Amino acid sequence: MFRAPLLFAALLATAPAPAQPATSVAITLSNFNIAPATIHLVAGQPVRLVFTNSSGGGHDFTAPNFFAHASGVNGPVAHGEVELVGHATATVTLTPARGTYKAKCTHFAHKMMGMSATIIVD
Ligand SMILES: [Cu+2]
Repeated sequence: MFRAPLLFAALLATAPAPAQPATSVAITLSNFNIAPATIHLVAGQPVRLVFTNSSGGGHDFTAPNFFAHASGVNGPVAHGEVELVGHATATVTLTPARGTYKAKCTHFAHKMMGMSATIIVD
């Protein structure tokens, strides 16, 4: 009977770690562009999104519906947004849900100057 707690502890110790995505997608923010403009992901397949701000000024990657529908979001996402100060990088892992989502930079007038993208998950 004293073995049961030990067995339980052993099961906990061998619980699988969160899935490490096999796929990485690089997304670059610059003055004033998000590249690629169409981000193609596979529904239900874990992915690592690597954001790079290649400019000296701040940008953000804002896609609230995309992040809200994804599962297992791990990384610096707040209110559907990844904020990147100049020359910053950020990594977000998640499992995307099927759909088409809009992304943009919400800094003043940046979307108007070209900082928007479409995320297609199928
Ligand atoms: Cu911007």
